[in-house]
Amino acid sequence: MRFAGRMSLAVIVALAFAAPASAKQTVKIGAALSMTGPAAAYGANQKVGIQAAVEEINKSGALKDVVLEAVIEDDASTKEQGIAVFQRFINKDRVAAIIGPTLSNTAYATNPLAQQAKVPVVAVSNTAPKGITDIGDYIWRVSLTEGQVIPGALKTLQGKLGFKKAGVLYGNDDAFTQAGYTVMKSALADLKIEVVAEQTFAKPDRDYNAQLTSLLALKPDILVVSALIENASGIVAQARQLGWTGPIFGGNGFNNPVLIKNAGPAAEGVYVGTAWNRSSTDEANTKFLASMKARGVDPDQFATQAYVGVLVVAEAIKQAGNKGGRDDIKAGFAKVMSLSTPLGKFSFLPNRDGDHTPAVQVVKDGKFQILQ
Ligand code: 1QQ
Repeated sequence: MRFAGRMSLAVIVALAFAAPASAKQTVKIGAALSMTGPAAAYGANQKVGIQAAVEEINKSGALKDVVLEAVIEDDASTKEQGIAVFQRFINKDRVAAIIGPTLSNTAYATNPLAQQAKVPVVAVSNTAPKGITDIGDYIWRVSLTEGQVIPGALKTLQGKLGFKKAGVLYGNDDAFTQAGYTVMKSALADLKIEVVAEQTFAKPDRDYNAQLTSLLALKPDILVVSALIENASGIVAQARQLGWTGPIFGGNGFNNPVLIKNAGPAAEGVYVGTAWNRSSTDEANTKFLASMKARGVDPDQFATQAYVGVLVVAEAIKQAGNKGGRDDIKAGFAKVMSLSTPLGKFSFLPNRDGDHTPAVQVVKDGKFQILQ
């Protein structure tokens, strides 16, 4: 009896150490980011934002026993690779939620797979207004669409610069550049700005002299361009080489420091509508900037939106009672309301698109600066 009694005490002690009352639960978030291909400049910054947010949330203990783990894969800026990554996330890694893919063009092909498998997706950089969250109730979006940013940005700029005639140039082989062009065209019409002519290019193009020469011959007051970053920097540099000193307005593709790195002084006077007001003195933004500085990172809009994507997933887990299943997260998204983020107070609209205040920035003295 005495022996058995001692044994059971030993067992109890062992159990107490082996099975702590609060077991950690790892929740995997898959991130399909363009680390290679024409959108690689965005993907690199998105990766930094995701890693920083995951580290900070885990360290803060805000999710109690839930530990976030980011699984980051390269979607190669293509539909084919995006599909392969989504399949792996859904069936092999069995992630609880997916962030990405980087391009709208890829999202059209990947997101139906997640919708069908009932895996929640948070878009952090897709800005084509139509056909993303429309895919279904598992698809949510943090990134403001071109439709939410461009009309207001052009209106603000018209008020400041007083332009009356625009030359329009856009990529005709990408869902985002085409959608951006559609938004630009209707915003220009609403503002009664005459479009002197429209020209197109394709992603592999590197010489835009013919298109720019014919646009400039028609004497516009502003160039309005929908392009991904590699084309954007070439277009800006070549427009300046052709003697264009006037304003250039770019869509979301321009929101990346590679524009300034590649185009150099030619980028001065480029205006872009942006989802992130880097100059905001809100506490969430100030803290974010300080944390990024401590990491030696100079964030851009894409890093910030990706960071907020993780914050939103974490908030959804919290709203679901610290549960990290696929349907818990999806149900939690619906309860994310006025969340404090570096993008401002963030909520989802009834159609699952994001809602917060955009800004306008200009390249001045070699950096993006918010237009006051
Ligand atoms: C999209 C975009 C790109 C410019 C950035 C990733 O906004 O594809 O929707």
